[in-house]
Amino acid sequence: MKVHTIKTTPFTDQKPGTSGLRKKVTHFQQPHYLENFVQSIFNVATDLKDQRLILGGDGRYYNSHAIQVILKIAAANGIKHVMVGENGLLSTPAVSHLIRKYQAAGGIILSASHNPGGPEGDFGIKFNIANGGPAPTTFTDTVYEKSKNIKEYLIADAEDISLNQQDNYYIGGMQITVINSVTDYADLMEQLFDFPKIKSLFTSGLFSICFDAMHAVTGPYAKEIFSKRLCANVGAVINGTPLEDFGGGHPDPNLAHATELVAKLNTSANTAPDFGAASDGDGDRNMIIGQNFFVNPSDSLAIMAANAHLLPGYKQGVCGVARSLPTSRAVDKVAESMGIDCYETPTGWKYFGNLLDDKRITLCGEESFGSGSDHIREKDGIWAVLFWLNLIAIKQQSVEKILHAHWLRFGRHYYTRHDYEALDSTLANELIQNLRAQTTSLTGNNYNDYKVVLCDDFSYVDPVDGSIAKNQGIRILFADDSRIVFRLSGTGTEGATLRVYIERYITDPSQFDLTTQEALAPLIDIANRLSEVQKRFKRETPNVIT
Ligand code: VG1
Ligand code: CO
Repeated sequence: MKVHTIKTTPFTDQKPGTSGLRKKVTHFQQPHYLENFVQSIFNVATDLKDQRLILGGDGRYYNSHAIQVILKIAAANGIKHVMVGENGLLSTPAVSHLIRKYQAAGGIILSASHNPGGPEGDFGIKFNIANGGPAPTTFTDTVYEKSKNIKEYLIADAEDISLNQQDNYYIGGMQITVINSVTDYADLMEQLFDFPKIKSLFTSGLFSICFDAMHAVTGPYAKEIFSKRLCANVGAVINGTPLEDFGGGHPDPNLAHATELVAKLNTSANTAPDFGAASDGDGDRNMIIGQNFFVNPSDSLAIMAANAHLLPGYKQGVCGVARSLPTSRAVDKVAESMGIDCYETPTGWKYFGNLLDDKRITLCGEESFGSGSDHIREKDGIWAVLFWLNLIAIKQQSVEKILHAHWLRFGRHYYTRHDYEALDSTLANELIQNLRAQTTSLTGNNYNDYKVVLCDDFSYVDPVDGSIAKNQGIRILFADDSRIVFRLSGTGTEGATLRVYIERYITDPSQFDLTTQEALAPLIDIANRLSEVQKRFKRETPNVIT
């Protein structure tokens, strides 16, 4: 094998955010940009040498090109074996599972998740470590440091590999196995859930599903699992063919972007499916909806925690749970009643890895349509859908009924997130700094009926390895258990995105049927006043409300 050593100059902006390095495709297309970053990963993860690597992506534009480049760099860096998904496709949860199942030393996932794709859209690279989870910040910080000083990268002189054929190939001494992207993952799901029971729900003819793959990676997974293995109704999977531009949409499973699905569920016609779900670009997010009914992701996590013991894969019970800071505290109430620990972590799945590895938690989740368990080390969209289907098959209740029963038992956390996108970064940082400066003085203040009992900039000390993450979001807690959290996104590619998270806890059942924005109106008003978001950015309303 001939290896070229290519001289290069560093880029100064290869700092991974909440979930990998994300930039516009055109940015990644700069000469050496991709190569520099990949070589920097290999320079840090020296334990990959002579080991196995898992490689795949969500099928967005630039996926196939990047895979060919990465294979050649991997061969030149002494990787022994790479397992690649057919056509370059692997969902994020599938990669996590494959790393664990085949004892790989790591995995590279090509995705910008829910961000739009296509030549004008976004691209991204994530690196996962041997436990199957996203690399911790210590690792990504070191990659960033290396990327700022990189002088050369190694690349094999080789032909492209044909990714559409399951087979073994070689670049020099490195073996490449193109595998079926779906089988291993689908087999794992079959171990965790009661497939015969879910199947009988479908074959009864009384229950139907619509799953929106949003032209992203989950299409092939959904067809195999829902249609083939579980014999779901005709039309169970929509937008099931992965496309490089996701059909022009945002592969973001929420009410704002999964509009086709929402329209199908919200019709009064008797053709409406009983259950709707969607996933994102790389298959780690999920949205669950019933007929005219939206399940808030924070509530979904709480319901999972309260019911997991009913499902085959979790019959040992839940040893503990975790949620990210901005996720509503619905799951806290469940943990409290079960007498188990509930951890509050910074935003991003990487913070759950240690807790899962240390067997402190079984389930974890984020408000951003992410939930998962100890079966892998990533959040998992299809897993969440199967969890719900299994639960419905057991309870024989609609999504709405399950939610109402849960609220009656634990109370209801009204919850919303307001996103202000593409803000001027300097001004956005000023807004956060201004809030940070107020943290000590706000405590004790009254805003109409709301009294501030705690206000700080959230820091997290990892209970397993003692690592510290500072400045993870401004949180304001009120005497009635209401909460407001402010933070800036770490996944955007245009300016800054301000996220404002608002929640209110209600135990009076006569108030369970308010609309979310109505129930939260006074707190939204306080959040706007404290942040001065309208005045600072001349924006009347958020871009996206979830
Ligand atoms: C967002 C979400 C966060 C999630 C992250 C990656 O990050 O808020 O909860 O873990 O995306 O999800 P941020 O920094 O933009 O708020 V995904 O589906 O992109 O892998
Ligand atoms: Co994602």
